[in-house]
Amino acid sequence: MTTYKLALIPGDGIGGDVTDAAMAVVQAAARRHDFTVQATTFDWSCAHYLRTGAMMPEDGIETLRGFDAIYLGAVGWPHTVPDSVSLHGLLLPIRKAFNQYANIRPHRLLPGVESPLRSDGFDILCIRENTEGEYSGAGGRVHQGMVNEVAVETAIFTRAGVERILRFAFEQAQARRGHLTSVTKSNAQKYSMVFWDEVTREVAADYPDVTVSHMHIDAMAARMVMAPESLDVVVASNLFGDILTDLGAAIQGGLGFAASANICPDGTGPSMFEPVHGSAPDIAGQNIANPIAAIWSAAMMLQHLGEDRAADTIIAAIEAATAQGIGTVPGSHSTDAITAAILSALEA
Ligand code: GGG
Repeated sequence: MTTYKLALIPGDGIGGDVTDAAMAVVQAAARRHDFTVQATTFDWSCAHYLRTGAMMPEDGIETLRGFDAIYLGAVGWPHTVPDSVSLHGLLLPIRKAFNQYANIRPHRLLPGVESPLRSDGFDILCIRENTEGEYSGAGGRVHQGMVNEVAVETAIFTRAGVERILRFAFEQAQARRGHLTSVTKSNAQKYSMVFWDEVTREVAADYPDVTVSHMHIDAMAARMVMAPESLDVVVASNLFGDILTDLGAAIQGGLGFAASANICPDGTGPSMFEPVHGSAPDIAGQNIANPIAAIWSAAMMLQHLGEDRAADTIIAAIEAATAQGIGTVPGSHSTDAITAAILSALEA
């Protein structure tokens, strides 16, 4: 029987609530489909930072290297640790260290979930560049606290980085409906985004079966609200992708439904799976967080590990629960009740 070694990082706030739910579902799926998941839990979080001065130990990345996958709940406890510290101390170093350059975020309506758009349906796959661009961490501040203070943040786009995310996105489009929309702001950002457009045109020559559209981020935001059904695969830089996928979450009913996978496509390190949402300190530990995004992310993890049947079973179980109205409206069901409904559909 295959055993997968999983590094589990619940993180902060509702991270613990939703990872408990997701792991219960993963273990049930493993039992049903004859494999085992051996999870090792790491308490890396803002609490860890307050105790030790770091979000994870110095050898944290090396420790993770030995796992088949990483599953993360949420990061951030802004009352005590600035968000920029927690993000740059845990989530971003993991994405960069393991070359998880492709962040996959699906946006579609689950049965029974109402979109604020009152849309009949859409099925968008957002591909976010995940290791460079506006999140490169290059920059600095001088004259702090003075009237002539300056802050500079440099977005870095490399040919290798842009080309590889575009190729990944083209391949996703080939496997779906054959349409890719590349999102930039190349009218205003005349170096990096013009470069991105040029590389898109070069790479497109290798994928003649994919139709490519170019859109500016502002027009894309409007398109996602006005005509989401017109979109198939969408590819964007790190920051633009982050913003668009919160919009994607909103049109699919809320952040409680938005799943994500941080994929290392060349397989040189483990990939990481996490719900799009953050730690939501205001509802942490109250058994009211929606675990669907986390459970869907766990299904993406099993699919990545090659356990397609288990992943499909989990998605079907989520859909069976939401079709009965369970977990579709904020506050109507507890975390435990939603998890129990998904488990019972899974085990039926
Ligand atoms: N579920 C992971 C999490 O806590 N995300 C919060 C966040 O702010 N993420 C920023 C990002 O994905 O770049």
